[in-house]
Amino acid sequence: MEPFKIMEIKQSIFEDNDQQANQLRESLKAEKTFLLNLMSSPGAGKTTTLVKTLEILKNEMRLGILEADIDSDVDAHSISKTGVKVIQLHTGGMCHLDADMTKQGLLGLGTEDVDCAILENVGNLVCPAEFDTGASKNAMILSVPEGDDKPLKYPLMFSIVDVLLINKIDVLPYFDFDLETVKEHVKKLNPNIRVIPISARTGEGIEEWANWLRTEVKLWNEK
Ligand SMILES: Nc1nc2c(ncn2[C@@H]2O[C@H](COP(=O)(O)OP(=O)(O)O)[C@@H](O)[C@H]2O)c(=O)[nH]1
Ligand SMILES: [Mg+2]
Repeated sequence: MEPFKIMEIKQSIFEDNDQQANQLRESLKAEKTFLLNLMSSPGAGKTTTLVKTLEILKNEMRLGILEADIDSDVDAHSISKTGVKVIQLHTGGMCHLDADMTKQGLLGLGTEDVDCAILENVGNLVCPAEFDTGASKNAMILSVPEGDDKPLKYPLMFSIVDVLLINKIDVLPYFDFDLETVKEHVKKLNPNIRVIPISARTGEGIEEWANWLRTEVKLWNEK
């Protein structure tokens, strides 16, 4: 027995959320809006990567960004400097967005003129993995300073994403982070995952990532 108390306080809303998520996905499909759900720990580089990505894609598709946080609007400030439309969402203490909150955010943003919406989810490797937001695809960022053991510690997150960006590869020489070990662990959890090493600082790998996103948006809006 553990020397401390463990409480299960999760609300049982899973069934309902899955249904709402599927409905949202269908309506986004009908209006030809792709939605990417971007997740990571705080500080892994979501906002920095987004800014770099928007610089590449903003002249070829209509983009819209949802910035979700418990509080503050610093990320929306960073995004708005790119000229891309953005909305800041405060979750009132919630550590993730569910499908209904995502839908409210999309309504606030306005998606009629958006081909690709990107949700920067609340920084956290646990709760966001448990809630389907209704996104077309899920992406996550693991950054080098976090360590190469994270797929072992947070397997659910690594198993539900379509693409994993390994960010901050510019600092690889200063950390004992083994890229190949991460890839191995991740492929065991999720054989179809696409892994792309990037540096949002130097721009390395950002073209490959932008290409992945470009292709997925095209497929979504064609079918
Ligand atoms: N060295 C390095 N620093 C980075 C990179 N990407 C982001 N950062 C820094 O990491 C910190 C957190 O980045 P941010 O984008 O705010 O992370 P977020 O909390 O996931 O949105 C900032 O100080 C960034 O400048 C990178 O590729 N290399
Ligand atoms: Mg951020």
